[in-house]
This record gives sequence, structure tokens and C-alpha cells, in this order.
Amino acid sequence: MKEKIKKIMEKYPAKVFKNRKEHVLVVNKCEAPQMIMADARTIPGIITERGCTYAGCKGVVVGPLKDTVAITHGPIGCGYYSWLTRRNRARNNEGEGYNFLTYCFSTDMQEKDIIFGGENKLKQAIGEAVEIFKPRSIMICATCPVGLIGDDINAVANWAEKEFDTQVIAFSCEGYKGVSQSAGHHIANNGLFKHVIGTGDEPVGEYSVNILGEYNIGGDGWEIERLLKTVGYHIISIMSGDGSVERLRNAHKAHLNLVQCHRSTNYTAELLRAQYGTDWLKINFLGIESTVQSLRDIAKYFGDRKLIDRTEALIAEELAIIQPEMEKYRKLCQGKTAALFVGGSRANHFQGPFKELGMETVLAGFEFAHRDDYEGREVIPFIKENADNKNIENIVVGPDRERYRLVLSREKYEQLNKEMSLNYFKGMIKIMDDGSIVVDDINHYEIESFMKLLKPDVFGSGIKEKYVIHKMGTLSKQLHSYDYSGPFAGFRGAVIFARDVAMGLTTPAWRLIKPKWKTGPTLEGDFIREVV
Ligand code: CFM
Ligand code: HCA
Repeated sequence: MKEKIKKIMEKYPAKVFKNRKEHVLVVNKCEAPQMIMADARTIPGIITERGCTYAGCKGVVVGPLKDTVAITHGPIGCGYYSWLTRRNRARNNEGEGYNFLTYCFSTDMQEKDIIFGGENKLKQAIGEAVEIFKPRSIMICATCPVGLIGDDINAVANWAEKEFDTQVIAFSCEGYKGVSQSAGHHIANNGLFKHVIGTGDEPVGEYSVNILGEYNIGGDGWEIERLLKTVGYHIISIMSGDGSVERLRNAHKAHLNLVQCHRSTNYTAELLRAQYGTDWLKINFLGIESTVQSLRDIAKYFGDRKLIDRTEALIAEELAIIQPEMEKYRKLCQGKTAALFVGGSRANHFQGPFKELGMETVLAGFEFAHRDDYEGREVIPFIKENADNKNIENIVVGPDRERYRLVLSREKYEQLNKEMSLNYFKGMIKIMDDGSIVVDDINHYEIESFMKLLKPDVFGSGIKEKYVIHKMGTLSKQLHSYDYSGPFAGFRGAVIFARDVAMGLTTPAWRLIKPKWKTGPTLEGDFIREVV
């Protein structure tokens, strides 16, 4: 396999070859720990699948907060692209205030604003938002031109806060600020931790948790919430699917933080631990086995008999409902293979659901994950800082004098940590079989090459790859937007996922497609080195 991969890479110019080969590995437990290059600059000119820092801040973390007016300061395309395209669902609330998600707020910067500056336009936009919507908070998200022309969004936020007596938070998440969406997650986490978390003082119930890194895509968060509430947990806040700023203000009061997407919220999880003493637990509600494991781990953390019994009763009840249907789909999918390429956590999280259908993952990779998402958090001290990640503020906090408290005694913590790994994420590589391939920041050339090499039955990724894969005569399953389906989380979501995959694999469409390039080249000509 290594030889075949080398052949793919050898087509690159020498410098590109040297770079790209560090981003690919074949899993081999005997060579563990295996290192991969990640969170590094994409080579200019390569057709990457990545997005920008603004997308990670506004589109991913801040955007789903429904009770705030998130204004995109920039050209209209940036605001438009991040206007619910992610399918982060939200309800019109139960007494929380508002839901502004169906609006797209933007300063719609024009050439004249780029030349003369856009601060006045931004001030005007905030004024209009206050007048029309009277929100409790406003968030300003910067796009590329804002940083390039030097609009001071922090000064505007300070001015507006006084002028309108409303909280205004500025996020300097210019698209180019980092190498991918990932920098935007960090900037958003920092802003919410500094200005929102810890500002509330609502009383919280017994067994209170936050769900971090769950964005309610296709309703996943609602299914997770249903399970957790049935067992008896009090969910203080969700960061940030169907989430609200008002609830997030009390996040510091949780007894435990549940981390679904490690990449996008590990910063907040760690800051909450350092400042308030709250442990975090990596959970995963995608797939039946990991849903069972997550529910059991949470109950074990609190150690209350009632919670443990209710957890087991819920698991038994849900399994009885889904098993007959799952069996039907498993028969249709058994023996097929999958390749997964998704942002920063789902190429990991969806391997379980495929496995439960009898499908092996032959390739998996991330757009923008860091080495810890691949190799486990133990590598964090060894990750080299570079000019790009130094560019993003790294907040360091100590214990809060009044509000720091530990839920577990030291002995209890030590004992539990042996059973379930608290404040730790083991990464993706450890769950993968020997011989499977890991590719970081894949590009279009590599997608096509690996498709030809591995011939997976399904390629799970996003909209940018979908039609290239379909044109190759293979099923593409969107694991970002869920192809307008979902929820996929929890027991019932697993059945919907299984149904969708079985349906996609068995459709007769694939027999009818004969891509033109399977019978001959579609483009012919000579390669001319110099044009006179
Ligand atoms: Fe986390 Fe996400 Fe993902 Fe992500 Fe994303 Fe997403 Fe994703 Mo698209 S927060 S890293 S930045 S799980 S939007 S809900 S699907 S790339 S794998
Ligand atoms: C983003 C959002 C995205 C894009 C999905 C896709 C999402 O990265 O800005 O490429 O299909 O989930 O909506 O990841």
C-alpha cells in the first residue's frame, strides 16, 4: 500500500511531494505512535477542501447561538454562505428570549467601504439591529477585508456597548487569520469564554452538564438532549446548537462538561476546568456502541444508583426498538467499504456507525484537525508552535477564587480516570484498523487518486466533493449537512443513518451510470511547455 501511495504522491513537484507525504499514513499498530502533519498551511494552488477562519468562528461556533444578532462585517457573500447552510436547527424558544437565526445580518461592504473604511457602516448596522430587534447581545464577526483595511471592530464594539446599553462582542476572525476554520473555533471559544461564560447566576439543578461541540445538525442535539433528560441530567447550555447566549452565561456552573466535537470546543472545556474545576468527558453520540458507552460513562461519573439504573433501562428500551430495523439495513450494507473525509471530528465519529452496518473504513481524514485529533491529546506538549498558530491568542487562566470547585475527591478522580479517561481524547488513529489510510487536508487530485486506488462503496464528505464522487459512479454521503436528513445521533438517529446509507448503496442509479472517462479520455491535446 505504501508503494501505491508513493506513486500517487510522486506525480507532485518535489517540494509538494515533500510536504504532502507528511500528511498521509498507513495505520500500523506496530509503528505506534504514528505521527502525522496537521494544522499546517495548505499549498497555494492546490484544490483544498478547507474553509476559512471566519467560517469556523461565525459559521460554526457563534452562528448557531440563536438569541444574539451576529453581524458579518464584510461583503455579502460571507454572510450569505454562513446563513444556516450548515443545517444547525433551532427552536423558537421556551422563554429564552429570541431566535434570530432565520435572519442574515451583514454590513454588505461595497468598494467604497473598502476604500474609505467600513466602521461607520458597522455602527449604523448595530444601531439598526438594536432599534428593530432589541437583542440582549450583538456579535460582530470580521471577514478578510476588515483586517486588510484596518477597521477597528473592537473600538466599534466598545463604542456601541455604551451607546446602546447592549453587550457587543467583536471577533477578529478574518478569513485569512489562520490556516483553516480551526483558528475560527479558537477565536470564538476565547470570545465566549471572556465575555459570556461566567456572567450568569441562575440556579442549576442536580447533575448539571453542558454539551460542548454539539451543533444540532439535522437535529442531533435534540436527540442527545432527549436521552440525557430521560436519564435525569440538567442541561445548562449547549455550545452551540440550538444554544443561547443567555444559557451559556451559566455554563461555569455545570458539574461536568460533555465534549462531542473535541476540535471545536476543547479550548472552552480546558478553560472551564482551569478556572472553575469542572471535569470534561469526551462523549460520542454517533453510533449505537458509542452512545451506550457515553451514557454509561456519564452515569458512572456521578455514581448515583438511580442514574445508573435509569441509564440501563433507557439503553435496553431503545435497543429493543431499533434492533429489528438495524438488522434489515445491516444485511444490505454488510461487506461494503467507506472512505471518510470531514472537518475535524466526524471522520472519526462516523466510523462506528459504518462498522455497525458491517462496513469497514478504508480511508479517513480531516480538513483541519490538529495532531491531537489524530494521535490523542498526549501529543499536545510536542506540537511545534508556528507563525500561524502563534497568531491566535492563547488564554491562560487560573482557579477562580470564589467559584472554583471540584466535583470529585482526588481518590475518586484517580479511580474513575482508570475506567473512562477524564479530560482526555484519544484521537482517531487508535480506533482504526491496520492497513487503513489516514490523509490530512486532502485535495481534489488525491481524492480522485484514492478513489481509484481503494474503490470505496461510499465516500462520506461534503458538498465540494459530492458531485465529483457521483460522477465517478460512487455514492457520496454528506456527513456535514446529512444530505437534508437526520438526526443521526443516538439510537434512533443510528437507524435513520443506516436507512440512508442502505438506500444510497442499493439504488439502481449506480448501474446506470457509466462515466465518460471509463471508456476513454474526455480531454485530448498536447502539453505545451512554452507559449510563444
Ligand atoms: Fe466539529 Fe462540527 Fe466537525 Fe467542525 Fe465543520 Fe460541522 Fe464538520 Mo462541517 S464543529 S469539526 S468546523 S463536528 S461545520 S458540525 S460538519 S466541518 S466534522
Ligand atoms: C464550513 C461549513 C461546512 C461545509 C460543508 C461542506 C458545513 O466548513 O464552513 O463542505 O459540505 O458543515 O456546513 O463544514
